[in-house]
Amino acid sequence: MLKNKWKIIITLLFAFLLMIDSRDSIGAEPPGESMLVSKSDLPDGTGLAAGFVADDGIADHRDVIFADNFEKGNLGASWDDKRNRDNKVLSLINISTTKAPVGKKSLQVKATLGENTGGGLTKWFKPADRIFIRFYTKFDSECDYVHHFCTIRANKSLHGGDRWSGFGGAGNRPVGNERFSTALEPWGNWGRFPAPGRWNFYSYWHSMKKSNDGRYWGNAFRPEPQPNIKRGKWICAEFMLKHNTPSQNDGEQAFWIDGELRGHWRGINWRTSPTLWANALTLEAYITDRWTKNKTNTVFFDNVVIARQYIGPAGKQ
Ligand SMILES: [Ca+2]
Repeated sequence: MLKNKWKIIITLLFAFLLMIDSRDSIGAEPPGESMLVSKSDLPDGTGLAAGFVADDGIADHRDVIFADNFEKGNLGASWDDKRNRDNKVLSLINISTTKAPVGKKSLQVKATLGENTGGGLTKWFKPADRIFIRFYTKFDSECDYVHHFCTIRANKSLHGGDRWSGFGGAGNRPVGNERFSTALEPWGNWGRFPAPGRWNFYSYWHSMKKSNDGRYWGNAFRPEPQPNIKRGKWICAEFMLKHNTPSQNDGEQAFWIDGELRGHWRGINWRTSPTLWANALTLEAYITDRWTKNKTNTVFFDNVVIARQYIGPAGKQ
């Protein structure tokens, strides 16, 4: 009788521990600690953008594949896809009084719960073995947690249905010749970090780790410790993805905040096929009631650059 009682207590305790572990794992699989490089050879500080005030003229640099500082043209004119429900989410606005670092016009993403889940822009681009993505962002001082942020996706090609092979698939393990993705986004750690959280990679690839609930949620890569993201100020965010040689664990990723290298990870087997390339960038604030009860949440973007070398912060003068 006493033996059975202990059995029940131990079983309940075990179930409780498993529940806590499982709750923590969804959306934030164990950080890629074992892949973190202790001494990185990547650059930091200023990069190719230093010579261009507010990115003016940066598109002409030989290593720049795509650039948009939102100063010219209509909303999303140089992008391929727009998520802008009822035309109420995205707008080009004037929020800066000085030219640097973001010029006169910026992209505003205003999400309204009950009406939309925010929105953003997608660009398909000519891939490269090592790709750098840099953008400026500002979280409104009232902005709460966001669900997902800026993502680079690998699609089978730039044409037809194949250009979408890297989209969707949340909670599922990718097939190695169809997709992989990595997103640089704020992570709120289940409300433990003040909104919007701390910077984090959220990555999907064919050999990713399984989550405790049996699904495959994006694996997390983040350096610890890290400061909380400050709202109400422009932040220069940049990330790098290096493709692996198929069948080898030699892929990489890294990110920088305001020119400071925060983390660099090696040993990632992103893909099984040499024709699968990271070739689409989605710049967005995807906001749902899973993470916020605020009716409206606003994020700003500017100075987007896709390049073959380190970009760094925009030039100031
Ligand atoms: Ca601008």
